[in-house]
Amino acid sequence: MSVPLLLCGLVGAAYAQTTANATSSVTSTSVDNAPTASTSQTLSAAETSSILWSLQSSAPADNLTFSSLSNFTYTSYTSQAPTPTTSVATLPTDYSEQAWSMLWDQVGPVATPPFNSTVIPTPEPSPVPPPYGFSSQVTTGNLSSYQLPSDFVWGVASAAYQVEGAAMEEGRGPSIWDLLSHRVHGYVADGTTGDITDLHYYLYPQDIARLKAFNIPYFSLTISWSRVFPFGRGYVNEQALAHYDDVIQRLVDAGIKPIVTLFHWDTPLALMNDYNGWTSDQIIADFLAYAQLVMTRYDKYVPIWVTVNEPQVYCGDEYPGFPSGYWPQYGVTGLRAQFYCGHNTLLAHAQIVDWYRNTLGGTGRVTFKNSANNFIPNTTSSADAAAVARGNDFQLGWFNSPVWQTGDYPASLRSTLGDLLPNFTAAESAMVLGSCDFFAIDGYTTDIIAPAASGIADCAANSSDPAWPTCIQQSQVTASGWDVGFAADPGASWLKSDPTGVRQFLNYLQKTYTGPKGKDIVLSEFGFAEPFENNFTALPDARYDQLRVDYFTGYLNNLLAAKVEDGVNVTGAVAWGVFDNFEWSSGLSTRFGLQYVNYTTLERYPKASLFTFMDFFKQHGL
Ligand code: PNW
Repeated sequence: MSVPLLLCGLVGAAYAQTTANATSSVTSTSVDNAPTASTSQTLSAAETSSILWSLQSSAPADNLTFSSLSNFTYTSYTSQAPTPTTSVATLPTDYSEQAWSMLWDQVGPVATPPFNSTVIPTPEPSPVPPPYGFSSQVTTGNLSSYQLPSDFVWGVASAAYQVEGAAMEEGRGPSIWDLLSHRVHGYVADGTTGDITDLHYYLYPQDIARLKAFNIPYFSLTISWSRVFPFGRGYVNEQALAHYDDVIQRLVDAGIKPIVTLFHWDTPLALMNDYNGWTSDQIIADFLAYAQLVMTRYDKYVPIWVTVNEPQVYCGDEYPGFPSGYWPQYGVTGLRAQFYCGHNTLLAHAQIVDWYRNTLGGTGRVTFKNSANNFIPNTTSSADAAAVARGNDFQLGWFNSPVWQTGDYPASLRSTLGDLLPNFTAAESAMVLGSCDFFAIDGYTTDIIAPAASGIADCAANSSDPAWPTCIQQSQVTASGWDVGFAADPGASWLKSDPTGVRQFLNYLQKTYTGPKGKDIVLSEFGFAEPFENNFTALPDARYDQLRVDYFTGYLNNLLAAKVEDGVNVTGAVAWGVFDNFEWSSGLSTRFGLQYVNYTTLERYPKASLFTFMDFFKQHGL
């Protein structure tokens, strides 16, 4: 973290123009216009009287204390030319300034942010005025007066590469996503990168102050592995630790509880070069060491830990299809990469949880986040029902049969995949089984399932069948020709709104995984990309996101129905995302935020859906 800088003139109109005087102004600009092209609306003193806190006047009252582990080499990288403080000869890899520069050379030129130090927060208006003529579509009927328990977890989510920006700042090493977005033509549809994105890395004090003004109790964030370990292992970057120390400090000061994810798809590039990332079992020790450092440091302040985000996506979609020629491939590709990645992920997760519980004596809850959709059969035929069961084995059972049921993969995976699927030793099985304190599901949508054209049995026996190995057909169009729900932005073509699906899905997960163990479920991500939101040229038009309002209304009410009427033990709901951000291969132009981001000025503006989200929890007692 740098010395805080009070912004003036040059950048980020919202941060520059507001003062702590009796009145402050909220600037409304045209979308992506320069900060000067703005009209101001002046708020009264009363509206701005709730000044959250300001670095100018006082540091937080109680400074938190952070524990360090002594078995690491700590170093402070100066500007963009890191110089290790001890001899590299003592470590197996070269962590020199030159090596760091070579990694970034592999990525190519990176955009520098408009400013390069942490921005002091300015007061947030409180309350923030809701949209004109707005109906939150709050719960009606039998459920309307139901009060959620006070410990219900609710909040908004982010992920490091998607929101931080500041890609090359303060000693960060590149991750695979820096390389993919820069070097691989077409990998990101709109050609954007995460170089700057929301610049949350320098704007987090304001972002946290904003969450406090909204009374949002939980913030789900990721720590960037390649900030803490620029090479994925070896030297620890002290500037990264100072940064995250302050993030945690400010969240605690604001009364916001952090949900911290250790890995959200951003494999350190050095580890792709060294051993091909998650396809190698070498990653287990490196990820464990990183987890130990971070969990030791922050456990006192973090009630919920997530080891990895959605292994179904990075192992199932990313690793098998990574382009070749950008780093050494080591011969592990395709489906073998998928299932080795999954296996190493499960072992790393289990070792971390075992260490967390038994060595650190951690007090928080720990799990990993699943990506899966609600699968429903295309027709009432028994073949379609069998296809749903098999599809669920491949999306959910792959990770959760080992963790929640048997300590091993589902029989359908074993019999189909043969030696593509690694084996667990008895000790590994025992460690994996029971390694989640609760079930975290990122449940966004519903898919319609039917068997492969050749039928499940024939397909499963024929590895050249195009549907092998899942041997199902997956669609979002029902047998009668209708979409399963209204569609999101074309940049999220996998996403349709199916509110009743989330109720079915929560019931399924409890019946299949958590119920027999007496554990709970958290809907750890759900959200919607408003169609064509990026096409609006007037900010107020973009902010009135009525389909996202409808999505959140429907999903939250169905989650409530699952809890109250069906008895599903669902204990939390976290919305994606805190604000618009870098949507992976769809880039910056597909927007999932509950706040709008102007990528020219970096200003954030609440959308209508944010009020729906907040009003729901208010109505239900939180
Ligand atoms: C999640 N699907 O990914 C991720 O955790 C976020 O990083 C991402 O921005 C968010 O959802 C929105 O996409 C998913 O195909 C990616 O079903 C794909 C799917 C689901 C979730």
